[in-house]
Amino acid sequence: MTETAPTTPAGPGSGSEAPQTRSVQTHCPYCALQCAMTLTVTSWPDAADDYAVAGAEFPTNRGRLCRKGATAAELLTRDDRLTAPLLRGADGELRETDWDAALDHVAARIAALQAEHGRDAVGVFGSGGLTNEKAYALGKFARTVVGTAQIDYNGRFCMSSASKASTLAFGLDRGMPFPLTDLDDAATILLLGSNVADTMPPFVQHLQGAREKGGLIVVDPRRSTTAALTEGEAGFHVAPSPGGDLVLLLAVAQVILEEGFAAEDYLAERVDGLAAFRRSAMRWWPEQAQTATGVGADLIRQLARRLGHAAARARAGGDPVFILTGRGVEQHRDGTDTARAAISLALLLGLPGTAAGGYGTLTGQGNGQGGREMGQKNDQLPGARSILDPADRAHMAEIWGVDEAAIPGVGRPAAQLLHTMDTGDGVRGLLVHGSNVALSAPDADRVVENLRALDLLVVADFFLSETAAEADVVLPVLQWAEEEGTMTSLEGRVLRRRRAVDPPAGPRSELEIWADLARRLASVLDFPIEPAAVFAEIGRATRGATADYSGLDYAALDDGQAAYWPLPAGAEEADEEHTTTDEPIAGTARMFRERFAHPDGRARLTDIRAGRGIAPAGRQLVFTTGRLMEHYQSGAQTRRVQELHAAHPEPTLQLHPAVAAQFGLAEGEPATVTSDQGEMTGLVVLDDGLRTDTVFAPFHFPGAGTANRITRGLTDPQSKMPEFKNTPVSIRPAETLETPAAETTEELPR
Ligand SMILES: Nc1nc2c(c(=O)[nH]1)N[C@H]1C(S)=C(S)[C@@H](COP(=O)(O)OP(=O)(O)OC[C@H]3O[C@@H](n4cnc5c(=O)[nH]c(N)nc54)[C@H](O)[C@@H]3O)O[C@H]1N2
Ligand SMILES: Nc1nc2c(c(=O)[nH]1)N[C@H]1C(S)=C(S)[C@@H](COP(=O)(O)OP(=O)(O)OC[C@H]3O[C@@H](n4cnc5c(=O)[nH]c(N)nc54)[C@H](O)[C@@H]3O)O[C@H]1N2
Ligand code: SF4
Ligand SMILES: [Mo]
Repeated sequence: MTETAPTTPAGPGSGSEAPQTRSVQTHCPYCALQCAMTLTVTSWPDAADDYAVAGAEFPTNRGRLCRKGATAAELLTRDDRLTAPLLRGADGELRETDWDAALDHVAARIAALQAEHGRDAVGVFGSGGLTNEKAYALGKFARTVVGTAQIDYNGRFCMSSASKASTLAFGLDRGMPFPLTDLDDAATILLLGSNVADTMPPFVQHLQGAREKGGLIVVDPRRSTTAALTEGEAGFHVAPSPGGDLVLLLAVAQVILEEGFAAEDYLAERVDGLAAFRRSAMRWWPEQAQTATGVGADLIRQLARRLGHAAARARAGGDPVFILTGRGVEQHRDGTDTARAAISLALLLGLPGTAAGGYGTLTGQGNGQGGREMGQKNDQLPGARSILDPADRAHMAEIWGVDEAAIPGVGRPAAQLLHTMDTGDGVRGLLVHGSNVALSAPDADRVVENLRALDLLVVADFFLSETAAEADVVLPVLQWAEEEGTMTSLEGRVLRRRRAVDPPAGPRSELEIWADLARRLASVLDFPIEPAAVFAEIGRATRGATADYSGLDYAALDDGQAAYWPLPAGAEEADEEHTTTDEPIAGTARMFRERFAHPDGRARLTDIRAGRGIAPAGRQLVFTTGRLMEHYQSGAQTRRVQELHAAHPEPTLQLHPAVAAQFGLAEGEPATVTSDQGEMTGLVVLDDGLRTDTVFAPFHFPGAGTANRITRGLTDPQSKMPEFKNTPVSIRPAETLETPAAETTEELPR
């Protein structure tokens, strides 16, 4: 049962005056851990419904929620919820209008821009926060109705480097190719550039086993909340300067190869390219790596030996060893190579696809995994099919009922899409669904200028985000608990997110919006608006593809059956031998047990060159960015939750006391950081757990506190991932914190 029957609590005021309550099992609106929660609705006779969430039993969260999840229901009842479409008038003001007027305007402007400048004059920007059904329908809408090649999504800022690296090494990309609960038994976990204790707090339960065995190793330039979990006997913390990870990993690989820790039999049997990778590793002696990364050669050797011994024991049947990466190592101009180096290390140690452990990347957004295989990427069709592959194109043409030649080719990746809008051949119209690019894209000042210069900006959101505030048309849409959908979590597990509450009058589902726009743009294609029908179409679309959902059954998901892709139709039986949980399992919980996904079944090592050269660490102050526990992404949602806003209301700059002394900065005082790109101002937070060459800022804040005013347009050549985490800067005291702090405080909490 997913919904409990209404009950009438006894007590004072019972009888006809008593409130009714009902509960729905669902999952959190925010991150990829997709913690299970019970949403309880209390209906009062004379007042608005109350909503409350509580953690529910589920393998990833085991009943717990973080502070964001626990307060998620507050957004359902906020006064500043958008309830009518907004249209910008000739005077420049956004005003409420009706749906017909808004959608007529959007359709007419799309048609006019395309008539004048061609199909690619209109772009589409999607999100890893969208359900599978919405991500799929958005890709279909862009490719068939708008007919544009210019679609990409915010996963480009998030998962692209790890995704590219996994595809190159393993032949496909499923962030964690094993259930999260496999970590529980680990002897050793090497966690690179991930701060799960703040970004996925319930995840920490799965690190406990490794901590008890002294085997948690965290690599981060900061003593993050997660790095602090290594204190005592729990493990150790390695702090390279930002961007030093690739060299560090290659040096560790050298020690592993030189000291005979490599899994020779496994490599011979399952992996190609060892000789090429050996060359990469041999370029980096620990002593050289020390200069380049700021990590002592002895610590590098110690790290390699710890991993080598632990992996040898794991291969002999002992507790497993896992290597995990997060955004800290991936959001760099060499992020793909760095993730690839982490995978290479795992392969050298004989871990992936065995009971001895594995490699995984920790997907970030709620549907960051599903979002990257449903066809909203610039080069991809549903099922992680390639938009360049004739067979993949032909399959999708048949499913959609279009001519194969009508499916566009590869469009611009997200940062390029946003940064070329001011050039002659960039898009002139943009539809944004589920991203607040005005704050979250690199070189944000340029992005905002470009948004303002567009002929048409349409933003769908439930709040007036900083991006929506720049739009010509704002479309109010449904929130997580107001609509049905499926999400694919960081484990590759497909979940039901359920409608639990009635939406207010006004907002519409995005599935309806695209179906309606399709009609207005004279498309005759079928755009189902029921999520179950879209899910069925996803099954047909992905049948036989890499990310095959065709055997997944909506009704079985409804019963709470654990379901992992790939699950080809006709192969629905449980993957029993591969599970450690008591749950009935459908699909492939653990991948690569027999073979990797390349046609020959072998994984690939390659030569990886560290472009950083031997530029010494520590000479330059480097700005890196990330997250606070209380805020989510651009903060568009969490800055509107009273408790979260109060916990961290203002932008901050974390730095070492020695840096503060050098530049005349004091705790709690404003300081301004400057890069070639721009400036940001935040309040100084002193932390002796930071390297003295590193300044850290969260990217959750608007105005002068926008961290992405500092970041550059540099992207990784392989993944097109922007470099969010390594910008040279200078720092100085500031007069005031220019963000409208007082205004924010008044405006935000209800
Ligand atoms: N509270 C909260 N939770 C979230 C989110 C959120 O916005 N807020 N977002 C969700 C999403 S979409 C994502 S992608 C995940 C991200 O989750 P994480 O990857 O954990 O997030 P970050 O804070 O971006 O980066 C992690 C760590 O990388 C470190 N770091 C910075 N530069 C470097 C470097 O050069 N090398 C190394 N080794 N480390 C570095 C930072 O100090 C930080 O502690 O979180 C998800 N969960
Ligand atoms: N400097 C720096 N920048 C970064 C990062 C970093 O570490 N450092 N991390 C990057 C990463 S990993 C990510 S994932 C991005 C995230 O950054 P964004 O893509 O900006 O993500 P959010 O802030 O979650 O914005 C989502 C917006 O969509 C709305 N929304 C939520 N659900 C839906 C929906 O179903 N439909 C519609 N239409 N709207 C919805 C929300 O209200 C919100 O306004 O930021 C990236 N930017
Ligand atoms: S860890 Fe992620 S999924 Fe879990 S409650 Fe927090 S934000 Fe939600
Ligand atoms: Mo992300």
